[in-house]
Amino acid sequence: MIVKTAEFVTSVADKNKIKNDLPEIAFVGRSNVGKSSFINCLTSRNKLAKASSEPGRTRLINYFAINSSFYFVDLPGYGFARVSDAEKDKWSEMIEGYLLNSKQLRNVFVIMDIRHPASELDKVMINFLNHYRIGFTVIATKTDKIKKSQLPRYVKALAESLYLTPSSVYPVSSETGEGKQKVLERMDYLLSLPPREE
Ligand SMILES: Nc1nc2c(ncn2[C@@H]2O[C@H](COP(=O)(O)OP(=O)(O)OP(=O)(O)O)[C@@H](O)[C@H]2O)c(=O)[nH]1
Ligand SMILES: [Mg+2]
Repeated sequence: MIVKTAEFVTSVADKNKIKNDLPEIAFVGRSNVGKSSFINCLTSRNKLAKASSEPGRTRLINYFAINSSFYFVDLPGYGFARVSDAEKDKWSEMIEGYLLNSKQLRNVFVIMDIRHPASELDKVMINFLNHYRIGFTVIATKTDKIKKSQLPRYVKALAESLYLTPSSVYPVSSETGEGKQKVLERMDYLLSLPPREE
């Protein structure tokens, strides 16, 4: 896959408000883990998705059209401590509503930090996706923060925390672009899959 064009389309709070016939790949993960940065990395566009060192940057569902043929969907991060319970409820409703109702969703990229095993909320997310038979891909980001020689050890630890095999985890760095090519190749396969059954 070569990303030729990438453009911001819209932000919505309620998934039902957008009518869409193109396939979607969604990005989920803990707040501040690097979802928006990874979208920028995959599209080679620095400021496409708003990234920030301040957690809770993405507060709506953001759609980006890629090559005018499919969408990246950037979702708000979970587990951001400094918001009220009411706001947390609103976010999880937004994320769950999107994941359950998007008929064009082909795969969910679950972004995690290579340096840490899955958190409780990551496990809740993976269980949720398994339960509803929604296909997902685990992306372990920020590999530039660890020594190269340590990479296999960290990938193994992360995979084991989710009862997955290490080969199913994609290590990447949005900073250096390491691992990006393998993810772009996987996207070709994912986008060839048929839509979800009703
Ligand atoms: N070193 C390094 N820093 C990264 C990487 N990816 C993201 N970051 C940094 O991590 C911080 C958070 O990145 P975002 O992309 O905004 O994270 P997010 O998951 O979209 O955050 P929310 O929208 O708040 O949920 C920023 O300061 C990024 O520069 C990476 O691969 N390597
Ligand atoms: Mg974000």
